[in-house]
Amino acid sequence: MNSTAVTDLNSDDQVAQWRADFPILKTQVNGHPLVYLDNGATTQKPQVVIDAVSHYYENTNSNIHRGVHQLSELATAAYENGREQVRRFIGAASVKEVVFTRGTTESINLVANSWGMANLKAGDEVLVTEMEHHSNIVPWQMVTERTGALLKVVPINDAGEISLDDVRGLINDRTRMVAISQLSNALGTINPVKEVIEMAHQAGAIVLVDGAQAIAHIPVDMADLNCDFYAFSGHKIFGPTGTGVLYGKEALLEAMPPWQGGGDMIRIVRFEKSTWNDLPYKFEAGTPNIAGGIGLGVALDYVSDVGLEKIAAHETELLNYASRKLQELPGLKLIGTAKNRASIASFVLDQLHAHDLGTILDSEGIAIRAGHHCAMPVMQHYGVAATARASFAFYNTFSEVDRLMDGLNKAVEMFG
Ligand code: 7TS
Repeated sequence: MNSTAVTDLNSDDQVAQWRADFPILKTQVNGHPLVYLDNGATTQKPQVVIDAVSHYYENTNSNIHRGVHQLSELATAAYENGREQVRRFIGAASVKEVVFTRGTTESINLVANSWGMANLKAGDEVLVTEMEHHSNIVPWQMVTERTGALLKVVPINDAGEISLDDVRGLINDRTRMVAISQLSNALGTINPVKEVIEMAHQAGAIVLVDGAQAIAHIPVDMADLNCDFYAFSGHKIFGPTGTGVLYGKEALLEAMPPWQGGGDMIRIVRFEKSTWNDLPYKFEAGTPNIAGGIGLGVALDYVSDVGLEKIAAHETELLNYASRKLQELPGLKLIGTAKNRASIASFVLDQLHAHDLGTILDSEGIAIRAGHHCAMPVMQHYGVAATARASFAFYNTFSEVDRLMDGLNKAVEMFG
């Protein structure tokens, strides 16, 4: 991690140092140097993470929490060290509050199924926003249908923002849960989650923050945020796929029933009745993604070494530059123009369907995403079927934004 030792580089040199940590960024795609602008879907992995995963499989592969042999002890220690690295990164009070999952989707489903089925009843309300990813809508739809609770929605304005007055108006003494993303994957909007959390708590409701996008772009601290649950995916913060975290306040997790049964989550199994393991293992049935948990811990330490403040500063400049350039293109409309935005530029072009645009850009070695971004209600709000989305990470450069603009101009010339 040479990059981290360097403090006085100008921005371009700094980014070049960061880029050197990511082997895939040297790849050619369709005869062009890769321009990877699909970081909202998944981020690339630094060499230290790749090495940590390889090292585990080459040297200590073994199942955890059960073996008496040395490899199992080493694997267990490395995996639990990964949990401690997560705890430190998010400022959780204890590793008991850090549940490993497959990703954000599984973390939210865990809360909806365990907490939701145990606590929701007819007449109760769950509040989400119009900009949520499907994984922060559908689990709540499923559990409210099963319990007779009501799902309510905070609307967005045409800039892609929620209003705190709307939130205040929609929270009442029947509200049990507010589930809200910190950073929208379809719009790039940063939500005022701290204010929402305070409002919800005053009304006696609890809050789940979907941090899938935020985690790699905005410094978070559970003690400061004071949310009840926080969900994120390892693969969106430079860690391995199939890893994720559910942070939950210890008292809440303690009171919740397990949601999956199997090995590791039990203390004693009897046919008459079984009892559950301590936190966080009560929620971790079966053999987990051991290499993934180890790799995630390394990824978070890597991000801490780079520094989220530095990351946010560079990405803000990049997004401002990209937004300005994009808006110069005739026929282009940005979808999501919130005052408080990060890392994501979503747009439509009059002349061209987003998918065609994605294909043309790909032929130039430029990876973006085209589609509904698992946020169909957002598409519905804007009356579009899909948007093209460039999503940035700290290793992206201004010249990559220029390459994107060249590609867009070429596409418009061909089809416009
Ligand atoms: N919540 C948000 C805000 C997301 O952006 C995503 C994934 C998820 C939840 C689900 O995360 P997962 O890791 O469990 O799949 N978003 C995207 C995206 O924007 N493009 O591909 C996946």
